[in-house]
Amino acid sequence: MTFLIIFLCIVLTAVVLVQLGKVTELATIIRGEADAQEDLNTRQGLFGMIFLVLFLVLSLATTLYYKNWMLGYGPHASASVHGDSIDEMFNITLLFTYIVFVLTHIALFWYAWKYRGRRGRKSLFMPHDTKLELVWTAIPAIVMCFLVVNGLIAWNEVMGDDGDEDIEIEATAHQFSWTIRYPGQDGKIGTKNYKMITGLNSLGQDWSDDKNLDDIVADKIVLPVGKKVRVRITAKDVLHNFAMPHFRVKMDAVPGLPTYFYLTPKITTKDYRKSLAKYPEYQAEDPNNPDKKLWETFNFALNCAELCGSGHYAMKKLVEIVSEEEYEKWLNQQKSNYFTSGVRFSDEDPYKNELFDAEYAARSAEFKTNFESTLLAEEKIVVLDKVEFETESATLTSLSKYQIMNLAEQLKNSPNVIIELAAHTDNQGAKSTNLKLSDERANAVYNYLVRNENIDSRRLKAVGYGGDQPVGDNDTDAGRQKNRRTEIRIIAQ
Ligand SMILES: [Cu+2]
Repeated sequence: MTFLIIFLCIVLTAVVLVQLGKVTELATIIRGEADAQEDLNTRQGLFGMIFLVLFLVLSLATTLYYKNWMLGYGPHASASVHGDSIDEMFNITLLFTYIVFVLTHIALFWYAWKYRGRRGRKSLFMPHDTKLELVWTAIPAIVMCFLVVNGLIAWNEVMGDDGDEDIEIEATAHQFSWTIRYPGQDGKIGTKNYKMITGLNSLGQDWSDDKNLDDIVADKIVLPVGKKVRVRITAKDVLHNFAMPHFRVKMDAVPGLPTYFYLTPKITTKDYRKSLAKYPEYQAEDPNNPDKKLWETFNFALNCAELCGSGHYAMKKLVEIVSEEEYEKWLNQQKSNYFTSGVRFSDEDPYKNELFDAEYAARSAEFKTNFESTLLAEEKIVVLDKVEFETESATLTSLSKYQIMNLAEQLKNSPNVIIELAAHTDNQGAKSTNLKLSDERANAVYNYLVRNENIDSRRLKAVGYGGDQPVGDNDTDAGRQKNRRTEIRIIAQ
């Protein structure tokens, strides 16, 4: 029905226009061609003027009506300090271009009206005017200079790499995700080497660089409000783009060429949400969380702004701006990538044969609790689960000494304790071989305690039991593993 009405309107309008044309034709014949042409010129000039007024009023009205859709207005206020200067730059450019836009349109239509064709009026022939040329070249040049210099000042403000940042983080892009690295307690990001990238070490962190050992890989970006942050941006495969629109941050992530960006967040996520609450578009229900309004579930985000492949859309990371206390609390809860990625004690770990002080202290405390509770228990056995030997030999592995040191500490703490060091094997191989091996292993621990830890040999007894005292099922791997053990039995205390 609607279609029919529209169709009829179009047809009728066409008929009216045709009839009008015929009337004009007839009038021309009656009044003479020259008069009719002059009338037409006046009418068209007038239409032009009416169009000009409507056009300018409407363009101003739409600009005001859609103001909140523009950067820096309404719900699109910048969340970073430099974002304000970028928005201001846009506004200044918009103001200048708007002035030019209005003036040129007025001139265009005014001239069409004022100098419309009239009988007896001749146009002026003006092949060249140096003064005019100068004016319309110089004015845009001066305005452009002003805009460009303003832009350069803003750019230098954002990109001035003078190392005065409070925090440096690193974002590595790869198809199709971001890896965000924090520097850890030392405040310094460790070096990377692409040749060191493995399944366990996806960033290629060089573990021999101590700065790497406390580096954190976080699953989101958390930043404190009011602190200057330098983001080191790298890529592993193709070109990506580090874009955080609310902070007016956008920088290419280029494989092989680290880039960077500075930003100082100026509002927390919580406060930004509150500022959104007054806009109708954020008062709607969140389709993913019907109990909440859109402004309540709003979050800042890091996106990839480069079409980098089929999974490009998935390159999104949550960005949270919090108070400084909340940031410190969050940071302290994060664990170093070195310890969580599975690198620690693996073959890639240059420190696999030693314990760090903190690790030793933790083990020492654990062993102390275990030892002291055994002194009070009925069964006086402590399994030395961290004491291991090279396969088929009585040579202690380098890490084993730490638990023997733990044991020595406790023996020194409880001078009346006398212990038996008992070594056991599984039931694989000849009985006599196992017996001999377990004997040698018990003695290896004994010797370490006496020679390296100065424990009185009268407090120690080393016994090898071979496979005679199994604690697990010798038919399974796990069981056999359990049976191969070194333990202490407290004989006197
Ligand atoms: Cu990407």
